Amino acid sequence: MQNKNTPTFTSTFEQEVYEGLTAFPKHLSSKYFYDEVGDKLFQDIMAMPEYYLTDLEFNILDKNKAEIAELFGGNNTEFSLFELGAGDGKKTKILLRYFVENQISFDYRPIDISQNALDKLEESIKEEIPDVKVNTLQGTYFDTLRDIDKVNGKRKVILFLGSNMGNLLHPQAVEFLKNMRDSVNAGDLIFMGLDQKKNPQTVLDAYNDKTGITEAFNKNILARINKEMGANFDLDKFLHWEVYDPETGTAKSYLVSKEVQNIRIESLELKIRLKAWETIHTEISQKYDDEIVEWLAEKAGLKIVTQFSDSKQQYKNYVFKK
Ligand code: AVI
Repeated sequence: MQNKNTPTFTSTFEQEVYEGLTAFPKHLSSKYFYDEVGDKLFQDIMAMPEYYLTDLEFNILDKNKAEIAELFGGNNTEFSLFELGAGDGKKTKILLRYFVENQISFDYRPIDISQNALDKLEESIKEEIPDVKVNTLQGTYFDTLRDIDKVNGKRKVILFLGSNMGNLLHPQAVEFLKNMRDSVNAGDLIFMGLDQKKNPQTVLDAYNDKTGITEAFNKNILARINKEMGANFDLDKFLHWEVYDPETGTAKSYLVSKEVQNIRIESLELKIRLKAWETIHTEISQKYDDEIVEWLAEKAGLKIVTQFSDSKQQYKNYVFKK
């Protein structure tokens, strides 16, 4: 419900912070973890031994690169490899290198909202694998994907690695997959990494490292609100708290207020009061199994072509088609 004193917002970040902190229970979206500091913290998370996802996916791609290359088109079908949110491209470069070494005809089209991230990625590919044809596309995933049809007539392969879909609730994930489906034609492929249900302790350790990197990452959303909206959150007065429900496969991150706190957010002209032990829910990281993925794919009108996994089935890369 709109309060009659609701301020005018200058960004969706402001609007969502206002709505999330005046709701009960309070929540903030994990998409706002990422500014320059948050990006760096996420790089550090991916390098932590507890955060098993990155190494597992790296090894799956490395072990199966020949089969993946064949599936994408091999030496017969020229394709465009699109990637949503490539980051530093460390995992993708395994495939790019293999494709180049095996004279496979393709071009690489990473999509990202940040031109800066794209420039860095392009530069590093030009340096490390100069034979890759790179065309960066700056924009939001689906606006850009919708335009893909206009780009060329080649087969499209869309990469979405890192279990990034896990940060969406199931209904949003279905919408996301429907958008994917609408962006591809018969014969195109979607290649997606999705973390799997596993020993609950392994999941908890990945999202609650002893060094406190994940804690700093979670709290970065408050640091951003302080910096960008003139708020006075004291980060030390919050606990980073992680729970995992092995039945649903949902890991959830919270910020828990250790005491009563009165917060002022200047640019929102908002005062909020946090009770002792009141929570702000910040992130979900969904863990999947084949049944959940089949259900999501069916709801979105996609079919599973095949999957690649590690020997303990802890992480999987699924291939979908329309
Ligand atoms: C980006 N995303 C898939 C990560 C995840 O595993 O949910 C973000 C993250 N949050 C805490 N650690 C890493």
